[in-house]
Amino acid sequence: MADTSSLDPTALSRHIKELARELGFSACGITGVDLGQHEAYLEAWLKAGHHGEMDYMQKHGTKRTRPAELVPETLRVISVRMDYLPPEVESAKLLGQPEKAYVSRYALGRDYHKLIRKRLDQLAKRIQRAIGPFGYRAFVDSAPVMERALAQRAGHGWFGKNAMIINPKSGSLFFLGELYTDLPLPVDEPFEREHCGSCNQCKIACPTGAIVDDKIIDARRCISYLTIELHGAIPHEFRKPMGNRVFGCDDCQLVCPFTRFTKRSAETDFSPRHALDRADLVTLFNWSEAEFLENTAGSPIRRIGYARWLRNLAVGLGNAPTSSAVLSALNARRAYPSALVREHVAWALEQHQAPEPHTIARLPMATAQATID
Ligand code: B12
Ligand code: SF4
Ligand code: SF4
Repeated sequence: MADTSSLDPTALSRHIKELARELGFSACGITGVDLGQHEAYLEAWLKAGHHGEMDYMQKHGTKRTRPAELVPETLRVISVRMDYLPPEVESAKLLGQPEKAYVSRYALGRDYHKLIRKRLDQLAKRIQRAIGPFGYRAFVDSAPVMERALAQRAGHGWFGKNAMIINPKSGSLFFLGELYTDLPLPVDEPFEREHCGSCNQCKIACPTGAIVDDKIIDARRCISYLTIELHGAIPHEFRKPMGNRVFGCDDCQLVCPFTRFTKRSAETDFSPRHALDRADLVTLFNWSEAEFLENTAGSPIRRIGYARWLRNLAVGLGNAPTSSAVLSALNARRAYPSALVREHVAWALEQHQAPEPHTIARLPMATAQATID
């Protein structure tokens, strides 16, 4: 437990926010450990089965919703956000180019987990320099932590109907991270005002109908889950709507009116590697396993492994316009050792035998308009 007797908590809180900005975080807020209704919201979501195969979402009981059960003596949570959209990268335009692969914009460069964890550790070390030892633990994404609920309570933004934390001045294309701490810091005002109003653009645009109610995502329908979390076959009903989205999905953010206020990231680590922001599906599908491993080292894409990478790309190729390059790439993998890949390749080849010309589930969907290129 830190000796905080000589501290001015307000000055310390201000200092922590300055340090966070110096370390490249776009904003920092502080909240307590009471997550109010969010425990009930999570329980209802799990009860409805919306987590699909993500067993880790229910494994930790109330540790996820009660920070002091995960890290004893936690009194406050320092919540940070970091913008990730690289400068000059196009987004929505790619969805209208069915021969290209759409990789979610958060995954074009280096894996954010390590980068943000390291920055949070640096933040803690700098706080220690100012006040001496104190208790803390850094988290980003992979721990049983309710990151969005904490972010809303720490003042970063509101829960959009697409379930994203949205800031009215910078949209939602940012990552979240936290320091759990035993410091009795003053807490910030939660972000109470919801700005969605009568807008429903995200719900209209979602290609697979995954936003089943305001702020509620059925992960089993979400392309992000289907392409990253799901281990087995992608259910047939979602293959066409996936279009060329081969790793994650951004549609419900690209159409959000607040996305036009996105702040481009200054982190060079998030810059696209191997032209992943505009690569052809065929080029990526033709990567050998050795190339996949080399090209995705240090990238969030690595964790899905080569077979699921091919699975996703096969779906994209099934939705691409018929061409000799597409057909020969698919034919070359017809007898691929993995049954998962073979089945998706067979499906893709079938699509090219259909009499109808190919159409891609593209953005703008229905009446929704992308608010960022
Ligand atoms: C599991 C998970 C997923 C799953 C499930 C998504 C989901 N909505 O839960 C899948 C794989 C589908 C996914 C996809 C994505 N994810 Co994700 N994901 C997570 C993870 C690990 C847990 C989220 C969680 O707790 N889900 C449980 C449900 C119950 O929570 P929730 O959806 O946030 O719902 C809340 C609201 O409904 C809210 N609520 C508020 N008011 C009200 C009112 C009522 C009446 C109700 C019922 C609910 C409600 O209460 C719920 C609980 O807090 C977090 C990291 C973390 N540890 O927190 C990242 C995280 C949420 N993901 C993130 C990102 C970037 C994405 C993607 C954009 C990635 C991509 N481009 O493909 C998509 C976006 C999909 C979407 N629209 O949500 C970011 C979000 C940053 C932000 N600005 O909000 C996080 C925080 C990771 C990070 N550290 O940056 N993700
Ligand atoms: S990420 Fe894509 S599939 Fe998932 S809810 Fe948003 S628009 Fe729908
Ligand atoms: S698209 Fe509209 S409804 Fe959806 S999150 Fe953005 S403002 Fe809210």
